[in-house]
Amino acid sequence: MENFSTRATTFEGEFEGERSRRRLRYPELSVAIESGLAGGTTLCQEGLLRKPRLLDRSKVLALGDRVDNLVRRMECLGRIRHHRRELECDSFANGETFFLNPAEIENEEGLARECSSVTIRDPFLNLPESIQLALHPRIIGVASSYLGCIPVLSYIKIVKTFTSGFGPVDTQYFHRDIGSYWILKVFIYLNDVDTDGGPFCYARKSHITPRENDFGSNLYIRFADEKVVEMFGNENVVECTGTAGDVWFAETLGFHKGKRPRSAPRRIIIATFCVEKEKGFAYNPIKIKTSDLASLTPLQRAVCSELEVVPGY
Ligand SMILES: O=C(O)CCC(=O)C(=O)O
Ligand SMILES: [Fe+2]
Repeated sequence: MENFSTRATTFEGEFEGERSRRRLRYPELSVAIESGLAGGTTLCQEGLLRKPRLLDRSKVLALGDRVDNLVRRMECLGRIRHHRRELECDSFANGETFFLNPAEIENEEGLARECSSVTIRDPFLNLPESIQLALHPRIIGVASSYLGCIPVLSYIKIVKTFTSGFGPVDTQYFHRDIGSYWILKVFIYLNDVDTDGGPFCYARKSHITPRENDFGSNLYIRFADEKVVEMFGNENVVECTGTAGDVWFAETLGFHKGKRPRSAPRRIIIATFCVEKEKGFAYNPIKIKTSDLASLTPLQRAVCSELEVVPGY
């Protein structure tokens, strides 16, 4: 504990340096930083913000259907975690992860027996309609105002979570994310999500509590629900239910989890905004096609500055 303040200072200093570089890089776009103020303060204080009906419901539902079709056909799936095996091996204890060989799985029902969720590989390439949803000007506005610079889209995932008979697993336990000093995650439900539909859950004000200051050090730390309630009070531990089109913003340095869905699967886009590329874990940059990048506004393109551009029309 004695080194805590020195380490925190270095850590914050690096963050401020990155943010300054980001500010200097896009002075002409800085008006975007002001325009999103509606949400910035709530996010700073609570760590959580809901923007009802921010996105066009029909577009969001249509994307959810496309996710369903891909998963049903077992196409364009990212690496599949073998959650059942991880549970059997108690892999939280030693940080081990296992992956499934999709060739050994016959269909979606088979998938749901072995894993709790699947992701769509290269979401901006395989589901390009997700680009305008994740980079909606109001989403960028909130992220800019909160982070105090034109944000970097550091990561994005599109996930279908099954009503598996086992669990909870992985991010279905309370945890804190590790990628950067501050991390703004944007949760876009692609179907209506009630308490049994696997809502994102968050402990309000938990983002301002001290944390380990080495990137990556809390990767496998998970917290029991009761512990989180004890730490932050029942009234602050909230289930972020919502209808398709609502958007939730959360500072995921705070304690959070995805509740296990019981009644219906959940489809979601989770986009991560930071002041720079994330450093807390290794990942491949998100890919975007040249033509899709070219069709974006200057502000959206700035947010995509750390993506990998791949040829394609
Ligand atoms: O699935 C969820 O609602 C939470 C996911 C999560 O913890 C994360 O992406 O950091
Ligand atoms: Fe998380």
